[in-house]
Amino acid sequence: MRSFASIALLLPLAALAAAPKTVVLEVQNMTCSLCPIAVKKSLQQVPGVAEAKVDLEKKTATVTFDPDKATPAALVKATTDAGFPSSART
Ligand SMILES: [Cu+2]
Repeated sequence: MRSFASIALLLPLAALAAAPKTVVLEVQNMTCSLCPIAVKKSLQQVPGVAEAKVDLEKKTATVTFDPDKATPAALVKATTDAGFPSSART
């Protein structure tokens, strides 16, 4: 009985919040220290994005997002629309 009760408590929580996912994007066209800011802003405008870290030297953006609301394709589109074509590293 005890284990059944704890499972019943845990299930609704798991259904509410999907675990955040992290994806690394290879970002093109970043040439100066202002570019990462533009990339970061474009990513933060995507619904479901919790955090975006952009690395100018490595030409990457590390994005944490809610997989129920955002997709890697939406993240790629956001930076591409801002002038920085990217692709998700797999
Ligand atoms: Cu720049």
